[in-house]
Amino acid sequence: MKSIGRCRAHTNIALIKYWGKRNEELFLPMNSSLSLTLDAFYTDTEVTLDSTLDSDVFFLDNVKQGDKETAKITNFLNLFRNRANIETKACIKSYNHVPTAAGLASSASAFSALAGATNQATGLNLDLKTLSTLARQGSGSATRSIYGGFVEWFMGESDLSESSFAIPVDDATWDIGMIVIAVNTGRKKLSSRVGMKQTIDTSPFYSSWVETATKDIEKIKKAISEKDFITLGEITESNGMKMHATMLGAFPPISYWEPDSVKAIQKVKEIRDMGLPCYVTMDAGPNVKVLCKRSDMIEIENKLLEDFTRDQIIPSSVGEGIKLLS
Ligand code: 2P0
Repeated sequence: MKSIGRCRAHTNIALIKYWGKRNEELFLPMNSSLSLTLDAFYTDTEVTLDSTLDSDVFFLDNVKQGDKETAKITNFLNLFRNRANIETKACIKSYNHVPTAAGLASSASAFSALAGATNQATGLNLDLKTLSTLARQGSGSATRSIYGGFVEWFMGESDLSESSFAIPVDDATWDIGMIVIAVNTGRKKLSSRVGMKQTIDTSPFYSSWVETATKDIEKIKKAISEKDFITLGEITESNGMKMHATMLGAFPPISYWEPDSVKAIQKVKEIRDMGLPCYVTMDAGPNVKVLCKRSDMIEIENKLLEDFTRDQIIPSSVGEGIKLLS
């Protein structure tokens, strides 16, 4: 007996960041976060439950994955199998659609697409809120990729898994875009998971980070509701910098930056000083993301091309939430 599910999920970039778990097993975050889903980067995943299989098999971009990678997927599928009261093993085929230069292969789109495909294959018919709660337990940021546009991930209460999920805040169809400046696309040396824990355990700035991120969420939601792009950008840039400052305070210090990250940040500031509103944010890697108005994107790209190559500049409009594929 075979049963198939297919789903697409886009990646998301946090404007108010998630950087630390209060419960590592359940992926419960220290603070709420808020993101923008991007159209240009996505994962397509097919899950086939197959009663003839003895164990799960996982292919990423047509390459069969080893025991360690497959075990992560198995643990995640078990969340669904337990609910459906089945033990059937699965063949999982995932395809990352990320421009090769972007270096943005993302666990957010991966676990969100896997949640959607497994929901269909198991016939569980879970609602999006429940899928967001489950996607979180594959990778924290995946909880937000269930939805398109601006998305808030609630930190939830104490150790209650069901209380921490994402909701759509705004479809972001009001002149919003993002440009990725790909600085270095190699694999990062320190995973987010390890970096987060090291920051919580050793950075003296951590409690202030959580306090100010919580205030930033309220401010950015107000800016979104008022379609106030300048305030949106200012809070985004400030919050990202605060996250990186908090990491620098860790022992040993954590920095994902490279010389070209600084060059990109300075270039964006120069473009902004010329009168084009645009703001940077960075994640657990050296690449720089530029939040801008969609209508200004070509002009900003042209300015960035003065200092970076064409394949380093990847524009994206706003992405949608998960969708089933035929
Ligand atoms: C974010 N990042 O909010 C933050 C900002 C990176 C910097 O979520 O351990 O892959 O799987 O929950 O989601 C990257 O971390 O970490 C991330 P896990 P995840 O987007």
